[in-house]
Amino acid sequence: MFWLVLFPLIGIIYFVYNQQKNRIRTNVSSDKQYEHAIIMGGSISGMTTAAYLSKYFKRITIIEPDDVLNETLMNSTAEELLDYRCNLKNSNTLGRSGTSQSYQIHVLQGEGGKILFDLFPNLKNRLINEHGAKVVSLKENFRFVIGDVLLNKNLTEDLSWFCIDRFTLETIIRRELCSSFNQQTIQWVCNTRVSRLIVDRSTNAVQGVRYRSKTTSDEQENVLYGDFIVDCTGRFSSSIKWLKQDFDLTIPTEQLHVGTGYVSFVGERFKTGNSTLDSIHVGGNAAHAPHHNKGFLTTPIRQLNTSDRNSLGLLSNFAVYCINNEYPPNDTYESLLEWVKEHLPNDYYLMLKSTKLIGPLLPYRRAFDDRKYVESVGRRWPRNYVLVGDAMCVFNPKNGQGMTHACRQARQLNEIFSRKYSLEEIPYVYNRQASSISEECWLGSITNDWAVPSLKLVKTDKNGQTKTYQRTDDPTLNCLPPQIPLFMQFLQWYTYWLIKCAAYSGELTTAFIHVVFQEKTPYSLLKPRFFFRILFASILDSFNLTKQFLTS
Ligand SMILES: Cc1cc2nc3c(=O)[nH]c(=O)nc-3n(C[C@H](O)[C@H](O)[C@H](O)COP(=O)(O)OP(=O)(O)OC[C@H]3O[C@@H](n4cnc5c(N)ncnc54)[C@H](O)[C@@H]3O)c2cc1C
Ligand SMILES: *[C@@H]1O[C@H](CO)[C@@H](O)[C@H](O)[C@H]1NC(C)=O
Ligand SMILES: *[C@@H]1O[C@H](CO)[C@@H](O)[C@H](O)[C@H]1NC(C)=O
Ligand SMILES: *[C@@H]1O[C@H](CO)[C@@H](O)[C@H](O)[C@H]1NC(C)=O
Ligand SMILES: *[C@@H]1O[C@H](CO)[C@@H](O)[C@H](O)[C@H]1NC(C)=O
Ligand SMILES: *[C@@H]1O[C@H](CO)[C@@H](O)[C@H](O)[C@H]1NC(C)=O
Ligand SMILES: *[C@@H]1O[C@H](CO)[C@@H](O)[C@H](O)[C@H]1NC(C)=O
Ligand SMILES: *[C@@H]1O[C@H](CO)[C@@H](O)[C@H](O)[C@H]1NC(C)=O
Ligand SMILES: CC(=O)N[C@H]1CO[C@H](CO)[C@@H](O)[C@@H]1O
Repeated sequence: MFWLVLFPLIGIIYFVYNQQKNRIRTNVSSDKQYEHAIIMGGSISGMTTAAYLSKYFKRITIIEPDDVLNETLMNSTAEELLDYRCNLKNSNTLGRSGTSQSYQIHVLQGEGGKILFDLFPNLKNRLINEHGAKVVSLKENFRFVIGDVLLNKNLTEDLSWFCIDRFTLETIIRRELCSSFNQQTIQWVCNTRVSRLIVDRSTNAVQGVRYRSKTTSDEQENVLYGDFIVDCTGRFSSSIKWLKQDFDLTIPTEQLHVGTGYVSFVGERFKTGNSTLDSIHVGGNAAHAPHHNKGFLTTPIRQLNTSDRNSLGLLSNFAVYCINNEYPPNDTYESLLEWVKEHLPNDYYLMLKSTKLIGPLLPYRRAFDDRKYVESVGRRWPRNYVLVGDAMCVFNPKNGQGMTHACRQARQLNEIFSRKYSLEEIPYVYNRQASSISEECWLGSITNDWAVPSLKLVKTDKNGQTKTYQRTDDPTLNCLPPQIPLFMQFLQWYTYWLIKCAAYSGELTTAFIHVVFQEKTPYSLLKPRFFFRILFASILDSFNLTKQFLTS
């Protein structure tokens, strides 16, 4: 009973606090033009940031280690690109070893799509008309289970999901970016890697970068100077190291390792003989710790033109995945099918059994949550340097948040530039606002990750002290178990009841999907209308009345 009083209280306080925090000051835009911005990394964050910053800088340089302007990527036809994508042997054959996650299943959430399609006006049409991207109606062709709770199908509005593979999306964004800007405005320096920053400690500024060519064998470093430097180098960013070396700045960080493992593959879907199963174009079972540690997800990546009457006309990406180190096999399709049959609902076995595999099974086991608390160092942060996307915060991929998070941060940077802030002020303002974008996704990701039985937590505090905690049955490891914060307990309690109530309510499921799509803040699920409904359900449950109430 104590919890029934305490948790709602935490919820109300947090809701009010965030209502305050999210109120942002707006200032009118200025047309000030700066000279030169350097962007490290030419993937999703790098390209969206470049497109936005082109409004404020005369010149932008993107430095990227991969051969991304190679004609295989830039000039091949839609069919060639798809072949190239599907017939890869491993991630390196894509020519994108810098984004080894590219071939894994990727969903683009609603808000991410909105940002990209606003920023690149031809992108949506090209993806649909030239590359067969599919827009899936969530009312008709969607079924999603979280743990063992099936979300309600009676959505109060018809939402749609834009479906294309990550590799094609990124490649076509790059083509759009290159065709909308001339070489003077946005210049790419490919096959080169930034090795360190050039800084002036006395003014707390980053003046430029040193970079090395990957193609020439000599160790010579080139230098490039700029007025504003952006780190878009993704999950393995060196920023923590550089800031320590060059500014003696320690950024507090938090990492959660939960044993996430993916096996992704592409296949053509054929009829299963059950029209309900065939109508699920986007869907699956989300893994949900601690009891449901295995998951399945499929989304189409192409609409196929086929005369085969048994084909569903869908080329789809599939992921069989796990948390808690309960890895699916990746040696043969047969053993993967066996595993699915044993560990997941039979529907997915039937679906996969009638899928024709195109291309290899591709494993990925290096996912984790990793947050840099950049805002915590305040004005000691360098005055013309920011991190965007994975470089600032990485999430467990099972919620599909990363690309949209990156797009939202880039848009936030644009918004700050469009107000009358001085260049020195921008990183300070950006760090706080970008961090609250990360916070929303972070909570979405870690709430359930905190429930994983084999959770390992690595925290570095502001003094640079690193502590590791792990849940384990092995006493010889001599590990401290992580202590679950009270607020996290509240969120777990709330999410549990939220999902349960969503199973019976189209309205709540619709609100939940808006949050999943990052179109609405998670705090919208704490609004009194939902809050009391969820609270009521949990109270009734303690009197064994839930079932009757929820279904009535
Ligand atoms: C298995 C898996 C599944 C995922 N599923 C989804 C999903 O469904 N939906 C979703 O939105 N997100 C998903 N993500 C997350 C998504 O991939 C990332 O969030 C997204 O790619 C981040 O973009 P980014 O541009 O910040 O970084 P990245 O895409 O990682 O790009 C970093 C770039 O920096 C370059 N680089 C690296 N080092 C240097 C250097 N020293 N100098 C210059 N350049 C450098 C790299 O070559 C690369 O081009 C998934 C991730 C994984 C691992
Ligand atoms: C493009 O990539 C292909 C395959 O990796 C390579 O053989 C070719 O030489 C590259 N082209 C250029 C111009 O570098
Ligand atoms: C690739 O396309 C660009 C522009 O569309 C063109 O300038 C270039 O010559 C093409 N390269 C090759 C090798 O076809
Ligand atoms: C969806 O709505 C219809 C009509 O309002 C109702 O008959 C049906 O039971 C609802 N289904 C669920 C799962 O709530
Ligand atoms: C088809 O699949 C659905 C979803 O699992 C199931 O409820 C239904 O009973 C199946 N129909 C037949 C005829 O097997
Ligand atoms: C599919 O086929 C139809 C008719 O044959 C044609 O009009 C359409 O353009 C084709 N679409 C694609 C993506 O090839
Ligand atoms: C916003 O603009 C007003 C006047 O236009 C100015 O006084 C104020 O300092 C600006 N705020 C910021 C944070 O730049
Ligand atoms: C609720 O049901 C469980 C078993 O289903 C029982 O153990 C418990 O005592 C019941 N609680 C109340 C308050 O009736
Ligand atoms: C059975 C099998 O092929 N296992 C491989 C799956 O992928 C992991 C991680 O990439 C490999 O280490 C395994 O050998």
